[in-house]
Order: sequence, then C-alpha cells, then structure tokens
Amino acid sequence: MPGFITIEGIEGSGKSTLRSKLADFVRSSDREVIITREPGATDLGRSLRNILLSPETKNLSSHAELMLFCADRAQHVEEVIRPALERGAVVLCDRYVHSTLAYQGYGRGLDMEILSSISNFVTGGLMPDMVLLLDLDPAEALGRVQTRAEKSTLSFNVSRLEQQGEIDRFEQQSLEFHTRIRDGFLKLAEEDPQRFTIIDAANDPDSVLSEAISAIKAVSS
Ligand code: T5A
Repeated sequence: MPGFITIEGIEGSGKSTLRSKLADFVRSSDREVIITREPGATDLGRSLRNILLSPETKNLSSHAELMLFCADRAQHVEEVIRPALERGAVVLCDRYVHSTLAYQGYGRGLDMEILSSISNFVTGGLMPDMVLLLDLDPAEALGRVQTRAEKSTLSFNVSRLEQQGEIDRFEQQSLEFHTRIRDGFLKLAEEDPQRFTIIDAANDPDSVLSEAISAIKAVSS
C-alpha cells in the first residue's frame, strides 16, 4: 500500500466523506493509519485555519494567504506527516501541496513555478505517493456545501463556523473561481498521471469509495 495518500478536489466534492470511509479499509492492512487534513491539523494550524476560512477575514492578500497555508503545511509535515511515515504508518491526508497549486495558482493566479518551489521548500520535497482527485461539477459541489450549511445550523457537534451555518471564505467565492480550480486540478492530474487517480465524485459515496479502494489496490500489487 502507498505510504502517503492525499485526497484532493474542490469544496463539496466529498473528500471528508471519502477520508473517513477509506480509513476502515486502510486500517485492515494492519498498519498504523494517520488520518489528517490541511489546513488545521496542529495547534498552530488550527489558529491559521480560523484566519484562513473565516468570512470575517477581509482583504487578505493572495501572497499572505499563500504564506499562511505554507506555515500550516511546514508545521504539519514536521510535527505529524514525516514522523508518521518514518514510523511506517500510512498517512491519509485531506488536501496537501496540490491544493496550493490549484487554489493559489489556478484560482488566485500566482506564479506556478514559484508555488512549486515554495511548496518544495516547506515540505522538504515530501510529495504524496498517490493523489485521489475527486472530480465534480462546481455547481453541484457548491449545492452540497449549501445544503450541509443549512442542515448544520440544527446540529451542536460541529465547529464554530459550521455551527453558525456559515459558508466559509472560499465557499463564498464565485462559481467561476471554483471552475478555474476544478480545471486546474484536472490539468495537474494530466501532467502527473502516475501519481493521480481521477474519481467521478458525482457517483454515490459507496461507489466513490470502491473506486478509491480499487485504485489503491492497483498500485499496491
Ligand atoms: N485551501 C486549502 C487552499 O486554498 N490552499 C491550500 O493549500 C489548502 C490546503 C479548506 C479551504 O482551504 C483552501 C481550500 C478550501 O477552500 P475545508 O473546510 O477544509 O477548507 O474545505 P474542504 O476541504 O473543501 O471541505 P468540505 O467539507 O467543504 O468539502 P469535502 O470534504 O470535499 O466534502 P464533504 O465530504 O464534507 O461533503 C460535502 C457534502 O456532500 C455530501 C456530504 O454528506 C456533505 O453533506 N456528500 C455527497 N453527496 C452525494 N454524493 C456523494 N458522493 C457525496 N459525498 C459527500
């Protein structure tokens, strides 16, 4: 089984749903499994996540946004991901470097070469063995996010943002922004077909799970 697997895609494509379903399959391999995400997997990351996602954060420049995601990732790699991989654990991570390339590169228009080089710097060159890209039409994905926000106002067991039924700073962006990001992810996958598996996220959650499992088995054999 690959040691370091990431799940990527636009918001609402079903990454968190797949991440928790996939955890049971990965655990069956008898290896330690670390389930993690970006931003927000460390103490520092949780503070940065609040700043990055809160709709109350106004006028954050694209460069400042990039640096906050990079700070989150640098801490995450050093504190969580690298030690886990060195222990022989399987790391399943919801978003990583390819989110920066898609959002800050294709979404915000920052220079791709500079983004690659900064990503390389903050991760010490650590790249995932496998990327599961959940591909979904942005209108459908944002519709899912909207429905979830409406439902979450009734639930107590959720984060502050979700508790208020709020749509976060990225989810508030235009459909055009999300379309650029979806296209960006597809371009990244096309450029790196060995690493990426594209999964049709319009299918029901169990079909998405079984496609992901088949892809992992295919690279494990
Ligand atoms: N970001 C992040 C950057 O700009 N640069 C970076 O470098 C990084 C790391 C993170 C934000 O930060 C940006 C990207 C993001 O905008 P987040 O809260 O972590 O924000 O947001 P997301 O990762 O986008 O998480 P979401 O929870 O919004 O989306 P998911 O995890 O893709 O979707 P999920 O699983 O929660 O599902 C959404 C809804 O759809 C349903 C679920 O039940 C849920 O209600 N659903 C399905 N419905 C039908 N069919 C399916 N197959 C379904 N799967 C799930």
